[in-house]
Amino acid sequence: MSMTRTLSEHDIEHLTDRIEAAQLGAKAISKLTDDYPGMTLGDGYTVQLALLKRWLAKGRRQVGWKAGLTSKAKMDQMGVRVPTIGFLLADMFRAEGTSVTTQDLVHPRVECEIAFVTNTPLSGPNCTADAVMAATDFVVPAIEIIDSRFSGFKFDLQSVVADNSSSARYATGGRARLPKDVDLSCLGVVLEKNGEPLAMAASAAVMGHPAEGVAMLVNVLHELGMDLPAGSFVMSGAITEAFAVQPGDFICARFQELGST
Ligand code: OOG
Ligand code: MG
Repeated sequence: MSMTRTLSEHDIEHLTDRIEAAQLGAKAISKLTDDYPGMTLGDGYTVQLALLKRWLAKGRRQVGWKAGLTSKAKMDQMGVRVPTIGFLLADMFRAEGTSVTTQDLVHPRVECEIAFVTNTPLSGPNCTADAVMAATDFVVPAIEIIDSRFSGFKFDLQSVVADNSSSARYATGGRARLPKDVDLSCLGVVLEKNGEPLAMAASAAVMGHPAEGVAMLVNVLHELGMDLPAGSFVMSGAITEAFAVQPGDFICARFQELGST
């Protein structure tokens, strides 16, 4: 789908208002393409970046980015076959072992990911997994709590991109490892709810290697006119499908070599 922008400034502002209100009010809305069927992927990213600009102007701080829909499990679950990116703010972080309020979310789901912290800038086009590995300071296990602002957690590519790829909360934990000390392509992970396994998979489920998810992200940033600065926190995309959670649920992701969170 095209990165060309087709919507007017006025329409972008209007859609950004809708997403912002849905996020702040934890109220589900209909997907944006219901009213704007001609909307493109480029329009979706224009809304996402307009939202980021608003939040930053309000004093919220960006720590990095996330890749989304980078595994077959996620693509199959959501019915969207194009990987996306979204921004991560410092106030979306939740400490490991703490409880996460869900009152301010619409219909949260959890998923497990490998997060990268970079120490060198990365830029596209043609960023590769090797370049990502060389620019990685350390990796840590992460749980992302996603929350689509669209009714029924149903959306299309343009809508989910505008909604910041369903970003809501994230937690890290376990043990930070140097990328050269672990085989990132085949780390096993078990995602558990209340002590029972929900799903298990290996990190290769993310585009063959999670660093490929980060490379994809850098290449999308390039298309949007941006680079990935050194010191970025980047989540490489869910390894398994996402699971709905209820208040009181205890969620744990156990990673081979990286510990649990
Ligand atoms: C979109 C967000 C996808 C991931 O890791 O695949 C994502 C969604 O599934 O709502 O964060
Ligand atoms: Mg995710």
